Amino acid sequence: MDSEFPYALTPLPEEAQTKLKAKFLGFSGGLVDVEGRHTMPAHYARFAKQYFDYEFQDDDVLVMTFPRSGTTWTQEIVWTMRNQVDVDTASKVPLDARVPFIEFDSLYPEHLPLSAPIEEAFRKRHPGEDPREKGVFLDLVNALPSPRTIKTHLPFSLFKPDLLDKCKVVYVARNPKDVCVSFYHQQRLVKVAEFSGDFPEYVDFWTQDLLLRAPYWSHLAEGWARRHHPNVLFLFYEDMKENILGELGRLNTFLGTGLMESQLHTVAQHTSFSGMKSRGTTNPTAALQEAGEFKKGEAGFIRKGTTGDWTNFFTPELEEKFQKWMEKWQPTSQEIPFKYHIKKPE
Ligand code: PPS
Repeated sequence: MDSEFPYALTPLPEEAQTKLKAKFLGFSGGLVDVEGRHTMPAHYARFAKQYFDYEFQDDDVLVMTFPRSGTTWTQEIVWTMRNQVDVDTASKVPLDARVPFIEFDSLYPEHLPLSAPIEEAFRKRHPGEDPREKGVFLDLVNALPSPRTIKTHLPFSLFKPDLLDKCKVVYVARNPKDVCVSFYHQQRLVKVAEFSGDFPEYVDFWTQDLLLRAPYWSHLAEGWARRHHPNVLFLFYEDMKENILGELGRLNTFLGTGLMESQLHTVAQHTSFSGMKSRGTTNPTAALQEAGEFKKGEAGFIRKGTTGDWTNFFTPELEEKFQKWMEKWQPTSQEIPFKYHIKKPE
């Protein structure tokens, strides 16, 4: 049964919008705040209730993350594990068709045309209906055969409270300094945002939680609070980097996939950084640059894949600013035991 969408969507204050629009050329439509728990483009308002009410199936698995925390890596892992290690299909069919991004309609710029094959597929399934209104990306989720694996960056509270009675969630977290650096590069790359400033300017926005998808810590707090729930597996990007086979073993148990040791090795190999960077199915940088969704001349979507890259970007001044921001977000920022360096050589 439908429920009310429980939060107010409020445009960010005028002053913040002006600052954001000056540096993020993609935010021309403005951003809305969802009662301090998330920040989205204004057209999220058309879809918020549909996402909140979404009827998940009991064999759905959601990969839920704050952006740039290892989503794509985990999507590829989970799909491959849940599909009998079918690396042939995984190497041919784009990841976003196998593991669709449920809220992408609310991010996709209104001024950019939809990709022709996606729009055509929608029109075949829903003759006479408006793809922008109904949501072509949401429709990809609906059209996916079970068992479905679905990507989201929305936090738990933007889905119905019974989400975990319905399906499983793999929540992935990554230390905020590496996320900040990675998100900086991605926000320069994607036309949805088109950030035109430098890294210190980006940290300025970050530490004021003036960002698409902010605040980081409230998203993390929601995931962390549910980490012991039997239908949640809470993973750290840094643990995956340090010991991928160990984390694949945990996923194997959680997902009930029953894969043998040799198959887990195949999954690890198939989802290695170099493998995923080289395949167009997981790294759409070149294709999306051609399609006009990504800017040319920026670092790619799958960029460096390391822990500790933040040390190449943070000056002592930026570290101090970041530290103050961390203090503001206590106790969550203290409670979650992030690693900022890992032992394994890159
Ligand atoms: S997004 O845009 O939110 O969906 O990005 P997301 O996939 O969450 O995170 C992107 C970062 O993950 C790195 N990545 C990987 N690291 C290790 N191994 C594999 N296989 C892998 N695939 C992607 C990617 O390079 C981004 O991190 P940075 O630090 O920018 O390189």
